[in-house]
Amino acid sequence: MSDFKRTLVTCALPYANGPVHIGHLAGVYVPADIYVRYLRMRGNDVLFVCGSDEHGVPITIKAKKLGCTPQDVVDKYHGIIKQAFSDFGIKFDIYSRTSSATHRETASEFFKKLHDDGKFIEKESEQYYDEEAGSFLADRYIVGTCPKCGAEGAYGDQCEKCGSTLSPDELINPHSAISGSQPVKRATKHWYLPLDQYESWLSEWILDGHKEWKVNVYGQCKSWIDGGLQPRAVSRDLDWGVPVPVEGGEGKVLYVWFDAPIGYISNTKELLPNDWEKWWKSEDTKLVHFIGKDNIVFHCIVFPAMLKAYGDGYILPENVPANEFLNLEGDKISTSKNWAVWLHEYLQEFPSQQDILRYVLCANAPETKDNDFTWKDFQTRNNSELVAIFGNFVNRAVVLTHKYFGGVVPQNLKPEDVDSETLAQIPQIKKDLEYYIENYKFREALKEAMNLARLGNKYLTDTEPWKVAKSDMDRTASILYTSLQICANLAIAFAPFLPFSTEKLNRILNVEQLPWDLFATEDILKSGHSLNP
Ligand code: B3M
Ligand code: ZN
Repeated sequence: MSDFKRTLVTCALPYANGPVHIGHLAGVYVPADIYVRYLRMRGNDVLFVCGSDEHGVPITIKAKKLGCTPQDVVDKYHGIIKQAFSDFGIKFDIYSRTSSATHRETASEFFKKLHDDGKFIEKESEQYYDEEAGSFLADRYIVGTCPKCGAEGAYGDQCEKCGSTLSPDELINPHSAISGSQPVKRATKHWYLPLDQYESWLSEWILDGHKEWKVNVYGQCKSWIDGGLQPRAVSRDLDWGVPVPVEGGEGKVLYVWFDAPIGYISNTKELLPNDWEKWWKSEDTKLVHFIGKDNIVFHCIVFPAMLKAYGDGYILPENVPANEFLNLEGDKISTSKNWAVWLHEYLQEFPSQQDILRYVLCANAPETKDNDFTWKDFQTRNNSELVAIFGNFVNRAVVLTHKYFGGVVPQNLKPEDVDSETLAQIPQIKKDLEYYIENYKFREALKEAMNLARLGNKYLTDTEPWKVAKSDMDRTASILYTSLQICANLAIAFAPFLPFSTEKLNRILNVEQLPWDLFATEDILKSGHSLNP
């Protein structure tokens, strides 16, 4: 374990313009939740912070589409998202939102201080303006013909048909998505964070100082930094967001990627108004951001540069274990194309089966490359791993104990070598599992937990207590005693991954959640202890 005194874990704030799907869960929220549950079980001081990202153009577009206000949109989806996380056992200490008063104040003050300290540059540029609607147009609000593939309806930032990244100037025949009119260019002033001034500092901090970061994360940072960083606009001409709090800011808001990461700070403040600073301004705090790969530049480069510019003792992330993307049945998950497994819909289909999804998404997590979710794989992993290995082992051990010993943990009356040899393998499993979780390799960690169940299954198959019971009850007692110790270890090993099943197992074993310290120790369930039916 590290020598930090506490760990602050954040998860990317999902945009409140739609529900969350399996891709979100697999890439960000399940791994973060596993990490946090594990640290808590080990007695670490942990804070787990998240919330909805309620600003930005996608939300105003959604509102237009639905014919309601942006506030209506975020109210609706904030509720749905928050519920989905809680249903899946993602146990944040706080799940707030960037439309909160605390966030507005915090983000506003942050901007103002950077402004007053002279950390921004101001620049005027020509941007598309819709004279009919009387407003500037975000890139997403300009549509036209794609210069690359000729598709109609390409956006000013991207063509969804061919996937090219575009700028509004490249569009053929650009027109406004609001009024349909042809936009004109108009001068507008914005504030920019001069990232170029942070280049050598970032290079030293990340490229020299964090070689241990995941290859995909380090690689992206390196290519951004090597490619040369440019000043980035931190304000927008928009009427939805945190108002720019300085002179000349009328009609402008903070760019959503400026205010969103500050949401981590505001949400901590909202939860701990008097005690938040030790989580953000103490070198004893380990800050870890769980995100998807499309958020790497913001969390590794832009937000750290903002924190550095602000000063005042803000810490930087110790790690940013970003994941790649999860596809669905071979195709990219898409909210706009409704190609996704939505969490709230999954629960309608499979009520109380959260752990199957948690298991499958972790076992198949896109940790090093994009991965594919298929229902076939979901079924196979459930049937031949969760049920056939974990469930089957626990079931046999418990049922046989009820059958032969009235549900009471028997005495270890006639031990044999195979018992101690089996139990002797547990410390190594524990060690590996810990190493993998602490290094953000959750798939491997889960494999170790399943290996423990495999060990139990093999033990029962080799010792065959249902046969031995016909002639030797003393030996049967030892076999079931040993099996129940493995069950108790499983109730520890699986706890970070499968909280619902673990709770069920604890109930069956008639124990409170067993602490991590008992993992791989002897005699966890004492002889004479009664199990539940
Ligand atoms: N809402 C983008 C996303 O969901 C964004 C994350 C903000 S984290 C500060 O991919
Ligand atoms: Zn195209």
